[in-house]
Amino acid sequence: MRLLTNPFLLLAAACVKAGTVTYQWEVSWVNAAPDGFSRPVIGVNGAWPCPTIEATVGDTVVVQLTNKLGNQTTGIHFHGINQVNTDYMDGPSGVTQCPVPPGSSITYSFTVDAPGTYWYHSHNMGQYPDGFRGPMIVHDPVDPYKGQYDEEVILTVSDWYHSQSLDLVRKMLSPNNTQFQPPIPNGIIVNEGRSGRINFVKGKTYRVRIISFAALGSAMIHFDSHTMRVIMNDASYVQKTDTYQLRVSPAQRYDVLISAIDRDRRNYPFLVSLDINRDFANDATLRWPYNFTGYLAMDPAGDFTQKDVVTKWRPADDSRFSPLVPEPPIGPVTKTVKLDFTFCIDANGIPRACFNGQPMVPQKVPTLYSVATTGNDNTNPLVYGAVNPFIFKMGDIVEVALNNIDAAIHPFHLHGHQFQVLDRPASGAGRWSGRSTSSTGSVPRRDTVSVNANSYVVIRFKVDWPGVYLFHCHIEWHVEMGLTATFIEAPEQLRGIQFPQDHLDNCRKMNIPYQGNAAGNTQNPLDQSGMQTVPDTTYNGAMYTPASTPRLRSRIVRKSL
Ligand SMILES: *[C@@H]1O[C@H](CO)[C@@H](O)[C@H](O)[C@H]1NC(C)=O
Ligand SMILES: *[C@@H]1O[C@H](CO)[C@@H](O)[C@H](O)[C@H]1NC(C)=O
Ligand SMILES: *[C@@H]1O[C@H](CO)[C@@H](O)[C@H](O)[C@H]1NC(C)=O
Ligand SMILES: [Cu+2]
Repeated sequence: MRLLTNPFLLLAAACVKAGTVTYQWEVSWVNAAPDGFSRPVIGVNGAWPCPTIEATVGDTVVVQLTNKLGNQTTGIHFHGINQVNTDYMDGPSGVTQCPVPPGSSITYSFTVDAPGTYWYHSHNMGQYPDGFRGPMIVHDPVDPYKGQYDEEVILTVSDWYHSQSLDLVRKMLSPNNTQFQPPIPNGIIVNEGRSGRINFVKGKTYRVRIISFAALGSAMIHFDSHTMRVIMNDASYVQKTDTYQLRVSPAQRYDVLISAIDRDRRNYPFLVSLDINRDFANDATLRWPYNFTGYLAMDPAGDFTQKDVVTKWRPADDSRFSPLVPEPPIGPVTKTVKLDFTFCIDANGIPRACFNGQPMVPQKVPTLYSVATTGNDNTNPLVYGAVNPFIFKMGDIVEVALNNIDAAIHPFHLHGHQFQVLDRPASGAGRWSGRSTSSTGSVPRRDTVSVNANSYVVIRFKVDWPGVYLFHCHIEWHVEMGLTATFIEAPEQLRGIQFPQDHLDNCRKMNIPYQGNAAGNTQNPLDQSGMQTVPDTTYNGAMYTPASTPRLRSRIVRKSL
């Protein structure tokens, strides 16, 4: 509506000519030593780090992926992208697609409708800590901060592991891990092991796009003598906010403006420190601090030995940035979801992470395919099995209240939405009282928020388009422990939708049914027999075992797809 009544905006929109950016990627194992230790990592077109996807709002992004890993399946999720009416391009294996087996291909194609700093990563069985991740930048032709910076740079931060995910997760999921210990990283890397020197020129301002690729630890960031002016968090513009320190949790992004100071010409160190403290909000001591020193390099021939020293960490609060355009809470709430997160032990004695006592248990049929093929039953959670399903209607205003009953901080992420953060108290605040907010002030908006130890968060979002969107902790190890809920939005509108042939071909090659309920039952979708209720005792991660039993194939009914 605003577009039609504001001629300037209309003109601006009309000038934007949408294009298509296409990437052809062969995904394979390569060796890399980002911290000096050589190990196999998952790269693209024979190289690692993986490339950056770059597009402009309105563009169609096409990624043609071929799996050349030989021994693992794969897939890509585009973190933070809304996927309006293209949910089947969202990428999580077992949810919106089947995993892509070795030797096979998949094409992702979708429109990028919102500007910002994003990233892509494998959403297939704990695979992104093995290296399959990269930045994704969507440029804004009508950037409200245009003219306030001269250049853009990307700064990625991540914890790093010397062992492969499969081994790490197998250890974590053994019955003797009674303390629910996740894998502990071996170090921290910045820009995937590149030098960490950012060339700065006096008098210029840089837009630094900070992205965390981490699987567990958060990154504390501080620049010597330079202020960060935050203009965006997780692809939502915010009112310019000055800060000296940021804590970037796994999957979060911050776009900050840094102006090269004019005082003298030297190389200014910056410190990125890995935070694995269970509850930094109560105790600002970093445990097992891995430090990385980078430089704002203004004197390339000069001294690069200075260190940036931080004696006390007091990072900006990630749930306090005001949106650039003030937004009161949306309402009235039509659907409330209450999630209690605890660690738990499954029926086989294996440590898991649970919502309301249940870990997410992967099913035979990817959830979106069940939504599309179970007709009028697709609004019934019985169809989907133990994936922690919640069903919403088009137009619903959903409020999610999550109680973190653990003594550590966890970053929670929702696919396909920028949610509002209504309440995110300090650690030790206990459980949500059940009272909805009465606040009418502007509330923050982002796609990943840290939830403090023994505390809670309340978020809201609107169901504006149909799809299956995951809500999960972005500590990748906790995803593998089951800390995921499945939001099934406007399933009525997904009945009978068609999926790209190459996506379904991957299911056939994997012998994975793509019709019927979670167990592949097309006759009676409400019959839960054959559904998986407890996770497998053997964890095989993304390991590929060639399908040998043609038995499943005969159960696939092809008529409506
Ligand atoms: C648990 O057992 C596995 C092998 O079964 C072993 O590798 C690991 O070190 C043990 N962990 C602990 C915490 O005892
Ligand atoms: C990391 O940097 C912090 C802050 O400057 C310092 O206190 C700490 O000793 C450093 N840790 C290591 C392992 O170098
Ligand atoms: C897959 O191949 C890589 C690269 O050769 C190897 O390092 C890894 O151990 C293999 N993984 C499995 C599960 O076989
Ligand atoms: Cu977690």
